[in-house]
Amino acid sequence: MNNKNQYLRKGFVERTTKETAIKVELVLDEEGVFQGSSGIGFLDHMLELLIKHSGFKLRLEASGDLGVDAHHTVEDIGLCLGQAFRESLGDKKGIVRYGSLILPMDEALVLCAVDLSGRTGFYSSLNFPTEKIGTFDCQLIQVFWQAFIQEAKITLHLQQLAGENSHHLAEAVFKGIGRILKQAVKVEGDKIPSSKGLL
Ligand SMILES: [Mn+2]
Repeated sequence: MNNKNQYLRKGFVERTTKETAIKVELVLDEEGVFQGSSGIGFLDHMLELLIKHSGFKLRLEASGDLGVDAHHTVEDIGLCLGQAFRESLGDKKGIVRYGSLILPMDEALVLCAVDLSGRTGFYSSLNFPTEKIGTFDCQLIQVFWQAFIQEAKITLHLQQLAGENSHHLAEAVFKGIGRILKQAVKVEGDKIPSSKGLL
């Protein structure tokens, strides 16, 4: 093991049910590389943006009951990624903890804020103007983040400030969350950033 690997923050999750089989390998301090596939074109596009802007590295293997629809696969990838994220944070010593920004994507504008709080909270005003993006059901974007947050145990706010185009809105969400997670996981000291001494 070289020095770099010794300090890598990473999580690995493998989950198999009757509906899906998923393997997630997440490394926090990397260069924004997404490898593998969800089996769903639009979700791959979003994960690519999320990972690019987070600076993480994600290796994903997934197979799911896409013959039913994409719901189980999207939700279970969210769960696994959330679990891997939580695992990769370890004891959270020295992390910034908070991240926020308002991300524009053409006409779409989304406020994103996160607290790596150890508690599950998802507050979203997303309201997609169309039901689908291509064949992808817009509801699944909320499903994905709800699942992620449930396992990551973080507080996430998404406020849609403007947006006419569902594809642009979705991009603003995934890029924005990538950016705020990058801010929040950054190590700036050696203490746990909580007056309670625990996150
Ligand atoms: Mn796009």
